[in-house]
Amino acid sequence: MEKIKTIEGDLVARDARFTIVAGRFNDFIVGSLIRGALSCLRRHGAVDADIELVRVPGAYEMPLAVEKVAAGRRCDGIIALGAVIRGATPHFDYVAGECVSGISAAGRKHGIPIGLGVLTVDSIEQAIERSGTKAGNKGEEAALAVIEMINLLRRLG
Ligand code: INI
Repeated sequence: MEKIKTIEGDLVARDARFTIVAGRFNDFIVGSLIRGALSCLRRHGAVDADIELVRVPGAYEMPLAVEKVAAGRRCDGIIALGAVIRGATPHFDYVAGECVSGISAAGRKHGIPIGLGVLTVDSIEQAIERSGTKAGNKGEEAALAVIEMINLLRRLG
């Protein structure tokens, strides 16, 4: 392994522009995801002038906003944050499915890294666990993944 040429992205966020696209639905949870993402970006060297926040009503609207941001090339990486909770959502599978597949498709279509910080969980308790308590913060994880992918894509040329 040591002799194999390995290409990977580092975790330096300086000189990169980020757009966070976040749903307002379940804002109690999504607010914590946003704080986690911002904290991660700043700790890795991003400056506030290079970060913007786009708010949408809910997870269902996220793909369209992500697609527009990606097509407009207004940033180097997108962090998508939302919370779809099964217990409170009769149409959970449709909202969660459309949201995640639409976001992924936009990333591939435009060749832009997107960190997926959309929680799709069974209960509010699970959402709380994943938004800054015992199971970490998915917003932070998504931001870290985007930093790494931006740097990886730059290296891949
Ligand atoms: N949107 C979410 O982001 N999370 C949810 O859990 C949710 N529930 O429970 O329905 C939700 N619904 C709203 C949806 O995303 C759209 O905003 C709405 O249908 C209007 O188009």
